[in-house]
Amino acid sequence: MFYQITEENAVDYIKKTKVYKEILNSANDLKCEDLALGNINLIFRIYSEADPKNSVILKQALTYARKYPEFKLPQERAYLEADVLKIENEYCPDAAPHLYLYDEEMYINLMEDANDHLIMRDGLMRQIYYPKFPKQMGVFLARTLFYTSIFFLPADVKKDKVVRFTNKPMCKITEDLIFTQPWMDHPDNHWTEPFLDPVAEELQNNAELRRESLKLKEAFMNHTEALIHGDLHTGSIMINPEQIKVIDPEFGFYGPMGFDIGAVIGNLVLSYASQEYHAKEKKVRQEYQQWILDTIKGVWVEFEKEFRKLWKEKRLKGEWESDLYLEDFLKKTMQDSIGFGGCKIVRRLFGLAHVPDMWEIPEDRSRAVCESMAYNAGKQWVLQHETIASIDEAVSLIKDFAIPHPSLQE
Ligand code: SR1
Ligand code: MG
Repeated sequence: MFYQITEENAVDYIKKTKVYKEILNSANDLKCEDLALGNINLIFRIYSEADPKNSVILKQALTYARKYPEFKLPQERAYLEADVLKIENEYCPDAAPHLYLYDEEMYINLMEDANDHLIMRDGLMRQIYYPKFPKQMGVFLARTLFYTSIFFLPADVKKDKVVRFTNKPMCKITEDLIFTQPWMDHPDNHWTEPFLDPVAEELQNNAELRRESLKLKEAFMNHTEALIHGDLHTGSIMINPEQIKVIDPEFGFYGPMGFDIGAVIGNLVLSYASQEYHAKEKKVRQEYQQWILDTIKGVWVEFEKEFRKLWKEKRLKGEWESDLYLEDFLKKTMQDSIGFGGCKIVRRLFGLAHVPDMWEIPEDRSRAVCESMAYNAGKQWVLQHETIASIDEAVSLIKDFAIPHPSLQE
């Protein structure tokens, strides 16, 4: 029978599962901490008081989004998340949490606790360098996307997976919150008033921007290229200098590959702009911002390298025999990534759900400066995505356009 997990009853719940013995070694001093993370689900850490690294994560799906109760959601999303985690682990062992148990009555996933890792967004806000990240993320993206695509799977297998991972309710959130609402006057939108009022006015009345964002919305809704994570922002990445763990694939579905790549690089742009506040010392800031730009390029370069390798070694032979086609596919995926990255930037500044990179800036004017920098750059990514010829060009646009709105320039 279903009941809601709380800090008080979580330990009793765990003790009734196989995870208690198999993973937690039947520890008799278990404690529970409500991590109160994320927008959608309940997330608890259960750990041994004497040995806190002896721990698991309990994630439970309720009938609504934790932070936005007006969003009603099916609890079966927990099952879908379990299935995506298994697939990610199959192709990228250790780059996603190991799943210990899915409880179908309780809509609970018990999984590995990445307790040596930080949420990447928090690391970025503290100017921590992650030199291995471009390779780790590029490989994760290339493998999860290639191995679930038509380039590897027989057509009938892929079509069955499209049906399994339709994920209509979670996709509807993305369609509304990323591709519809931020580009128009909508009651759920909000921004740093009054400083960003002229920017919001421009955003909501720019016909070209609306057109380009709708092209990307159409691609999101129609292009069933691969099983994508669907919400791969820097809050969905746990990281330390040696390893990434990609968490929270409850938005997973068959969509365009560029949506995941764009989520990563778009959120790096948000971090780039927010360093204007978070990195107080000029030299530290400039060096860290340059590292972020190098990382944006690096993620694409490593994705492309791994994808080419998989294409050469693992593609369905006889079905995809054209080097010219591969070049075109990669170019289109890069352009999609830039466009989706731009949409991700804009939605986190003007739509319903914002990001800590910005909301942790306490003073409104300083926050608006950073947000207008991110907007300016993201806007160019959306407007120019179809003509951008290289990742270097995309990075140059960030350098050139991530400047404050004229009304915020001193
Ligand atoms: C109502 S959920 C708001 C957002 O949280 C998740 O992280 C997704 O990005 C979603 O759009
Ligand atoms: Mg999430």
